[in-house]
Amino acid sequence: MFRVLLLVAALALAACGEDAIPEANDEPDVAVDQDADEDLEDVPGENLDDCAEVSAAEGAPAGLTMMDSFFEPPCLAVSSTQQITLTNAGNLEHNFSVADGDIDIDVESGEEATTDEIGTDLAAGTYRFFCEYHEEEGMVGTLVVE
Ligand SMILES: [Cu+2]
Repeated sequence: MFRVLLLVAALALAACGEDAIPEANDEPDVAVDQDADEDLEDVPGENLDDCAEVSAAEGAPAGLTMMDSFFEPPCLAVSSTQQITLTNAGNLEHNFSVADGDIDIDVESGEEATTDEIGTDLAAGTYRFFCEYHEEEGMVGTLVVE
């Protein structure tokens, strides 16, 4: 009995296989294309609208998480009086460096570090930040100091 059920199931799979595969492919293809477009728009530094959404409350440290190997969020807006708390949730050691700034902080896996008030090192403006170990892998982001 069990064998018969298996055979029926196998036949059913084979029977609907040809019809189902094109349908199954159509929708994912569209979704993948949309994702690809969004990814292009989300290149760090290219879409500053994202930064507003992650602005932390005035005075509270802004959180930035280091993963293997990217920053979350990729765009961070802070006031000059805010600090940034760096949390390394990855398995690798990561680094937070700001181009044209004096900030260069290593954070071991599972550890946390907090910057000085951002205004101490950076004037208001938009900066590129990166992990000096994984910059070439795209571990970069945008920091807006307001
Ligand atoms: Cu890194």
